[in-house]
This record gives sequence, structure tokens and C-alpha cells, in this order.
Amino acid sequence: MSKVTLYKFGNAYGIPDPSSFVLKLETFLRLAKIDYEAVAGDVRKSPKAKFPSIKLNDQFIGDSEICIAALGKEFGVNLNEGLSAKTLADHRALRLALENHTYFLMIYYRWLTPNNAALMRETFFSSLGVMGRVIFAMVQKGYKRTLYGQGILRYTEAEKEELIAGDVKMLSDSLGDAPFFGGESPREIDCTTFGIIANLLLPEMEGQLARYASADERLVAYNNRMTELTFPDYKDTMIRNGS
Ligand SMILES: N[C@@H](CCC(=O)N[C@@H](CS)C(=O)NCC(=O)O)C(=O)O
Repeated sequence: MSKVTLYKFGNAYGIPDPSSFVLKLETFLRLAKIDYEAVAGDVRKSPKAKFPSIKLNDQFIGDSEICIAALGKEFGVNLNEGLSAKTLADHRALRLALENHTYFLMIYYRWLTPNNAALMRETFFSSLGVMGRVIFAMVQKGYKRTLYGQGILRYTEAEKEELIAGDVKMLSDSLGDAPFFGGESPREIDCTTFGIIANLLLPEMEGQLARYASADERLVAYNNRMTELTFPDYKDTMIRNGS
């Protein structure tokens, strides 16, 4: 009998994890109906020094996409069964846009705008006292370097706002009137989209992050549909009314 342990940051702000990548993998585990144990661990000990990671029997595996492939193989699950090559290419393009563009805007607004950054420091570092402030400053410095290299930090505030508004519109138009990004039933792409959308909708994060997503009825309804389906245990804190 295969055993799966999911390593993550842990729930915060009423969602299973504040990392869209962790939520993506946990959504996969639930859609695939794979039993797992979730453990809040030390990210530095994870393969690739990032979360999520899993222990699958005796293998320690990092990266959500590599984990999904390994789990699919081990448990004989393919959420993409029957999809055409064109649809798979469209899903891949959407996933890569979200993971390599929207995700970094989310990092910017969370970690590098004053009020949200103060909240992140309070939530994740305050228990460490003075050391927590030092570590937080290091984390912020690291993100500044990353986001400057990636390019997001070179845009003005108004330009960044246009970028996030455009990404949210792309998400909404891509969903259209379908219940799921995968169509009539959730597919692998829904793990990524839900991971991002549930994190965009966090009411605790002020400003541009929630503004556009929570004003979009289709995305709010999607968040609620996916919550009911995959995380009914978080219904009380993840169902949104929109704005
Ligand atoms: N490509 C990776 C990305 C994972 C990732 O970026 N995780 C972030 C949290 S959202 C992380 O662990 N960051 C910690 C760090 O960089 O120290 C995946 O798909 O799992």
C-alpha cells in the first residue's frame, strides 16, 4: 500500500496553504482521491528547498509538477485522460502564464507592499522574535532580487496594476461559462487555477491582489465550486461572496 506525505507551509488565513503551488498539489491529491498525510515542515529540508514536496513511499520528491507526475504513475491516475493535444497545449500555456507571471505579481503584492508585508511578517515570523525580523528582512531582500531579475520590479505601480488586472481578465475569459477550466469536470489545470484563484481572493491581502478577482463573479463562483468539491472541510473560511 503506497504511502504519501505532503510537506507544506501549513494552513493560514483560512485556506489550506498560502502557497499556490502547495494548494495546487493538495488539490490534485484530493481530486485524484489519494490518501495523504499533510505535514507542516521546514522548507529548507525539502528537495529543491521549496514547497510543496512529497514523500512517496521511500522517495522524497520536490516540485508540484514532478510530484503530480510521480503520483499519477504510482496510483494510475490521469486527470487529463481523453483531452486532445490542442487542449493539453492550451492548458500548459495557461499554467505556465500563471506560474511564471501571475505568481510573481502575487509575490510582489504580498511581500513588497507595506501593509501586506507587515501582515506576512506578523503571521509567519513574529513567533521568532528579533530573529524573525532579521529572517523576514532577508526573505524580502531575496524576493527583491528575484523580482528585479524576473522583471516585475521594473514596472511602475500603474503598470503592475494593469498586469494583474489583465491576468485576472485572462483567467475569467479562459473559464468562460464552463464550470471548470478543464470543461465539464475538473482536470489537472484546475489544480493550478484553483491554487492561484483561492490565493488571489484572500480578503486579508489588501489592494490590487483581491480587488480584480473578487469583483469577478465567474472566478468567485469557481472558487466556491472548487472549495465545495475538494476542500469541504474549509467551506466556512474559503467560500467568498465577492465584492
Ligand atoms: N516550481 C515549483 C515552485 C514552488 C515554489 O516556488 N514554492 C515557493 C512557495 S510558493 C517556496 O517554497 N518558496 C520558498 C523559498 O523560495 O525559499 C513547484 O511547482 O512546486
